[in-house]
Amino acid sequence: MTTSCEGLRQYQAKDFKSDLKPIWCPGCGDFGVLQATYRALAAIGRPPHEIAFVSGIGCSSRIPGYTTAYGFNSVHGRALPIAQGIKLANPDLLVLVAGGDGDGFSIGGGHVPHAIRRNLDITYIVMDNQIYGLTKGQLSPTSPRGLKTVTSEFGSFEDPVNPLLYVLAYGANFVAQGTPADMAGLADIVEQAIRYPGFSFVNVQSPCVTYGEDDHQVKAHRAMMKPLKSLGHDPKDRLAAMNLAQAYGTELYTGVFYRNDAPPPAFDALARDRQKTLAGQGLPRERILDMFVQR
Ligand SMILES: Cc1ncc(C[n+]2csc(CCOP(=O)(O)OP(=O)(O)O)c2C)c(N)n1
Ligand code: SF4
Ligand SMILES: [Mg+2]
Repeated sequence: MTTSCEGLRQYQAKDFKSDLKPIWCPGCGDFGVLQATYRALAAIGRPPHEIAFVSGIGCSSRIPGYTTAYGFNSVHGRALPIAQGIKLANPDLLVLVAGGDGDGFSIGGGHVPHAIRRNLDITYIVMDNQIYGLTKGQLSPTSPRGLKTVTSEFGSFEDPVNPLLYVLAYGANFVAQGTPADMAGLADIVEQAIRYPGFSFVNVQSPCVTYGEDDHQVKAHRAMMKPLKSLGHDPKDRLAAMNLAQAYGTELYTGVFYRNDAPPPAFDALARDRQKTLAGQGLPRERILDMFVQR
């Protein structure tokens, strides 16, 4: 950490790095997501003690422990409700949520639409490796049709879910995708997502080097990736974003798919306003619920 002048501190990526050594397989894409997160947090400049980093369970969900933020490696599929509770209890915290494709779109899939429509100011990073990594290579909800795994010996019959299209259809106001093959681009996307005033979603194509397919590795990403900017995509255009998102699984588009520049007020801001109103009315604590019910 460096001090530029009294009371103002500038943070560097290393200020967000904890003493815990990652136990991911060498070459795992999650290392890249971690690096990008360090860089984004340094650019944001909030001190580590003002950041809460919540995850579910999975290889990817180990990420909070490798940062100096307050971390909670919680329950499989339950990172979003826990993060929302933290943000409501202390709206001044910067709240990050991360986890795997299984965590977010299988067991935790039911929480995603509600986190989006509730629109708390939190950032959700999914480390999408199209496989269950931690439990040794079973099919995940984003595994491509035909994939052979320990749970689909002759090839999967199921189509993958499309995380980008799902969250756009659920009404997410900030949706982006990145890959560790483009570290600068990924750090920039994570930073933009954190700065976005409301729920933001980042899908990271984060290769599993142990159980993942060859065409899902960093080398393949380098050859495949197409920055949305270079295609002339306008991130304000939600329908164009949905159109591009349909190519999930066949094209690797990177950058911001959709950004609503006139987002509705975030839930935490509305809750703060409601609290102020109630406090101004001098309502006894035991009658506060009356304000929420129709008479
Ligand atoms: C309630 C519950 N169900 C199942 C598990 C077993 N489990 C742990 S991680 C995991 C899937 C991990 O896959 P993903 O979320 O994609 O993360 P990755 O390891 O690939 O990063 C499963 C099924 C669990 N820990 N808890
Ligand atoms: S099993 Fe896959 S996802 Fe898990 S640490 Fe190893 S490479 Fe990464
Ligand atoms: Mg996974």
